[in-house]
Amino acid sequence: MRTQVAIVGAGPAGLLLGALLQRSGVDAVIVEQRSPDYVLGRIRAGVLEQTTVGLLDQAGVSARLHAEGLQHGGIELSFGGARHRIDFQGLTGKHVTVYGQTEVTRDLMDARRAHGLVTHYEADEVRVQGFDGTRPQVLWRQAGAEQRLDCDFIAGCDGFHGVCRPSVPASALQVFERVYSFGWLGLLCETPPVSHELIYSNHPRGFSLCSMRSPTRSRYYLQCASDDRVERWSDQAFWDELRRRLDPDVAARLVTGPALEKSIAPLRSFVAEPMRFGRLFLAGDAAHIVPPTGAKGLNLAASDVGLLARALADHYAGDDHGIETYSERCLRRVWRAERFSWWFTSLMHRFPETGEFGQRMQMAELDYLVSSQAASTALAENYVGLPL
Ligand code: FAS
Ligand code: PHB
Repeated sequence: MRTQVAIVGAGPAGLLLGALLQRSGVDAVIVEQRSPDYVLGRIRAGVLEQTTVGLLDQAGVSARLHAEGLQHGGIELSFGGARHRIDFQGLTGKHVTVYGQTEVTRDLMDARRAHGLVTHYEADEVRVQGFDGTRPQVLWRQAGAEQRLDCDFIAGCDGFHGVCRPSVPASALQVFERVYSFGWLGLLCETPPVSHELIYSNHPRGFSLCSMRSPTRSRYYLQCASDDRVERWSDQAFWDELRRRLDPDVAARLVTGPALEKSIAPLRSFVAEPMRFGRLFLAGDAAHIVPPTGAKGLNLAASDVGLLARALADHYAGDDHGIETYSERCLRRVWRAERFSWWFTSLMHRFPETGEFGQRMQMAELDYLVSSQAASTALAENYVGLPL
């Protein structure tokens, strides 16, 4: 088999790249290790920046997003028993859209299928080779038979645990990482959200986040120990702990119900530099991870593939400036998102190791943040997304 661009991974990065390339007339084949249902079953991000919505518009997959997505003009920060709204619209003129990653993935999958584009799901033992030369290849086993895909370029969109980044010689990579001592226990349920906007709560018992997927479907998170296990958390235990971390009037409004999904996500900050190795390009979680506090993970993946799709289309039009500068341009945006996500995580979570003084520093910074237009604007412009 042969194609122009071989994409490893059919998560949001791989699928969006395939859709953007198709709009530019560039042929791309996706190789994915899991089934479509497995990919759709992973409950992840929920907030889209306007730049991400713009890329989904460009890919021609945003009709349902515009029909069902919820525009949010702000968030609330809860601390010291009170809530304070950060007015994104008023401070930046921008909003975010609440629309689950699962739905973005579903829209991209449906569009790819409708255009008859090739995706090899349930590919086993995927390997990549030859990307340091002029004949890159992706190899895998499908139903026991060896498969080979010859291509001009490989896009590593295979996430943090994928095969592409590890296929690069360690000497060619520089890795930066911080692993946090806690994770997020997330619960999805078919109940009306406790508030019409997201509530991020810094509480002595730990961080919590009240989010949503629709007017009838809610998503909640609790900070938990990094070695915690989801089996230890009954639905009732989750609801009881969430109530403890919310201020009284929000806790009183909370509508509980059975968990449709419950899982624990570890938190880490991670960047691998550079993001290009010859004819292999890394994009999305394959190259970087942010703690989900700033709702940047999915949006960074989208901006990476927006730049990569343009660069590859320009290459086939005879201009290699985009592929030559891809890594440098992505990493500038990645590091800004890494900083914001680290800062917001440091501000909102409990760090017992920092002691009473550390907690007072958090309270002082939160008090300053909600009383200073300059500080609130800094949070708002990072949360809604910096310009591409
Ligand atoms: P993905 O990991 O989504 O997709 C990679 C794909 O590659 C997967 O389908 C995988 O099966 C496939 N793959 C892996 N290895 C392969 C191989 N060897 N061969 C072929 N295919 C392979 N971000 C937010 O903004 N907010 C959140 O609340 C949030 N919560 C998250 C919770 C969890 C548990 C995780 C892991 C991430 C979360 N994120 C969140 C970040 C998440 O949304 C990512 O940023 C987003 O999925 C990135 O998309 P991709 O880069 O496509 O990677
Ligand atoms: C979510 O709804 O899943 C979500 C929202 C905002 C975040 C993280 C997760 O910062």
